[in-house]
Amino acid sequence: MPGIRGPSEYSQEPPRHPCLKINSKEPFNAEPPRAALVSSYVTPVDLFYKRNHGPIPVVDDLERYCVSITGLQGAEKTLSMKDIWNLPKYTIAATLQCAGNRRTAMSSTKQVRGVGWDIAALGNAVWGGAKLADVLQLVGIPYNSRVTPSGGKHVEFVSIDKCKEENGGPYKASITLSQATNPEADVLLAYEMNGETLNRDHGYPLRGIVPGVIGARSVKWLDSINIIAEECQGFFMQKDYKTFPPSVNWDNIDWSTRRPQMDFPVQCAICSLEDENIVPTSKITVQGYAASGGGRGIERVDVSIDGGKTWVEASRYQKPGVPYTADDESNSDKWAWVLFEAEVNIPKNAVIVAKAVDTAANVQPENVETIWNLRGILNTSWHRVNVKVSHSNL
Ligand SMILES: Nc1nc2c(c(=O)[nH]1)N[C@H]1C(S)=C(S)[C@@H](COP(=O)(O)O)O[C@H]1N2
Ligand SMILES: [Mo]
Repeated sequence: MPGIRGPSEYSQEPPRHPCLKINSKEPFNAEPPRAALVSSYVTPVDLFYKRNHGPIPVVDDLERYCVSITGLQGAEKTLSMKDIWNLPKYTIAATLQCAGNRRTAMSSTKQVRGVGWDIAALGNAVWGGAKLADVLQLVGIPYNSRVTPSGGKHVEFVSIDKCKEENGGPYKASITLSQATNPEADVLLAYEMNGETLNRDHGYPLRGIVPGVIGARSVKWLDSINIIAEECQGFFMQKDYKTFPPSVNWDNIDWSTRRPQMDFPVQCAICSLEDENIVPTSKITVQGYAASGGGRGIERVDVSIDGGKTWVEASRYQKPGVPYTADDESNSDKWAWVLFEAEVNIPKNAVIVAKAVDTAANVQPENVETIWNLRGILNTSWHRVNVKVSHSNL
């Protein structure tokens, strides 16, 4: 009927927490306020950032839902949720970070394209599910396989959502067969988040979780898992989420020259302060998160109150009150972030800076200019905030 619009493809979005800062409404992309991240080690589901490329799919019949596994030696296999639930269940604390986290700050050098994220496009959750290595073993692929007899070297996750970058097709991504079949890599097919059934925004009923790797490879709303010879040819593997040098622009870009980004680099940010702050006293507590990819721990977090001339070391923790140690034998969560805290006494005007060092001694770069890239991904430059002590209490 003229003048009456049909139901929008976004008419069935789930309810969301009013605190979230919305960076794009359709598709829904939002992050929590900074301070929410450091108020708990495990990020509550409703405050966890949401990163979507299309409408949230509706899966209302769990009995009929299944994941097909193709590319095997014989016929394709389909697994129901019951099949997945019957496998041993693992709960793994892992930080999911969007490669676009801190993108907005990269635009201050030169405009970049993409959703404008502040510093909270990440969160730490306890994911519950079956190990992908066990699922693949169930269909005849042994642990620690590099290649299947039919030449499969990559495992592709295909979603049921639809996005415009794939011309209305589903979101997809792949990881190597070695990573997928390595039980120590802890790749999950997750059906729980923080002890609750996964909700629609985060991939109900089943999603991939690839710990230590940029969020883009943790495909939500799984439809099929394909064992393939070459890596996934989808948009988000081939035409996005790759890192280019600052000299590459939209006129001279050749996407084929770079590999899809997988592990995320060492990162940290201050969450207890905004970019510009006026505080009543000079004694303040600086708190934030630090995380690195590939299962590397956080060796150190340095905090400066003079723009990076001098530094003090922050204390680190995962469980409150338990000092964090990054070594493998300790009970630290290797895929999860580390929170940090430092008490500082600042001058009237201070530039507070934080930088983290991971267990491979990788350190964050000082300036964003040197890592600028046209898609604005992986801004891991030192995080800086300005603080003024207000007159009244001096
Ligand atoms: N099916 C599907 N999976 C997806 C996406 C998507 O748009 N569709 N976005 C990816 C990106 S870029 C990120 S950062 C994470 C975000 O997960 P979250 O919304 O649960 O935080 O999901 C990834 N998996
Ligand atoms: Mo992302």
